[in-house]
Amino acid sequence: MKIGIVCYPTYGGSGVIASELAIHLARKHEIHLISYARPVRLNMKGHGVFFHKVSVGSYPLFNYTPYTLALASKIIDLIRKKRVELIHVHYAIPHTSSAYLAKKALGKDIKIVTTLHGTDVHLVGLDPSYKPIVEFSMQQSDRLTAVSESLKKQTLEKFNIDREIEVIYNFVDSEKYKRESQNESKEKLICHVSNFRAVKRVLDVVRIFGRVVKKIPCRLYLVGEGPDKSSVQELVRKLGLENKVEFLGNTLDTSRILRKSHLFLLPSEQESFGLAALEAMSCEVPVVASRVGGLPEVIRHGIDGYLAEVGNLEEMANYSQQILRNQVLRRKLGCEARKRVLGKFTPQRIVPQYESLYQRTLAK
Ligand code: GMT
Repeated sequence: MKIGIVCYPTYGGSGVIASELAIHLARKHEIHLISYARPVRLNMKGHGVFFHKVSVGSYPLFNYTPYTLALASKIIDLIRKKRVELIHVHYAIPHTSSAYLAKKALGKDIKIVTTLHGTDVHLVGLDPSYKPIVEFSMQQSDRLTAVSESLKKQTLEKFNIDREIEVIYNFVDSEKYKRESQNESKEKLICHVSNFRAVKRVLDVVRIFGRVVKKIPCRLYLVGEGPDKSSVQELVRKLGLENKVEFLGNTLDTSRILRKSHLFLLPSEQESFGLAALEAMSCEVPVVASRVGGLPEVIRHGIDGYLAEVGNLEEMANYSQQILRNQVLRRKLGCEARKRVLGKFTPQRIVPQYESLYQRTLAK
């Protein structure tokens, strides 16, 4: 098959999944990836994915550069030159609209598959400045997929669409995200990885850590960059935790940090799936997270991690202490987490689901 994949190139989960999917598919199919920059996961050589950069022309009249149009033009170009048969967009805004525009401009029966990832539905997608066109574009997609049952449900509740939504879960490379040895250092490592947006509640991560560090020797690794970083730094200073919290910034390879961690915190306000938690679980790191969105589909409370209500810092801190204090419990949860990943969330299980979806869509 000749497939075009559209995504954001940044550190976010949708870009990671799109790039990993492209790399796996390229072993059997001709894959063209379109974005405004080379995605971080496509930096290594030898993956066989063709990358196409969207260049957005500027003009003094434009207060905002029209990326949606530049992307649509790039898709048209790709279909004409490479005879791509199907466009798979990751994150609906604005990618689905651009793909639809390209299809209409060409007047050809190009198929469009949209994978909904999270805030394109439950946050940005609901913003009145986008909602009508997001809803229309979803309806025009030949297929819609969501990364969890919870996201599927939210989409059907909040948008007036009569499309089937297929749930295809995210996946992790379990060979790369793998623990190498058990690290029983006296000072335990707690980790959090995110894009430091309000929806991630990184301030809660620091507050939970502030409670735990009073009882157990530990250190907090904060991985990522984003708009909330300066308020998180301020809270760290206010709580006098500067010597215990490390800001590691964006890193290409989070597996290096996760492998030596003892606990992963994800107290998000909303989380359609929680790819960062899945990567931790693959490294046998138990997760304490909020009971929200798709997280209960990934983490089984009391089996491979713990879930608490959003903002219940006391409970999250208590679970964290239990995990850090009790090595037997920690190993048991970690082992179950890894088993869960291998049983449900590997590329070997998920990539064929996308291939089958493409085949069914092209046969339509
Ligand atoms: O929706 C976002 O905030 C961005 C998106 C991304 O590109 O990182 O994250 C969402 O998609 C991920 C990959 O499917 C999921 O693992 C995240 O849970 C989801 N984020 C939210 O729902 C907040």
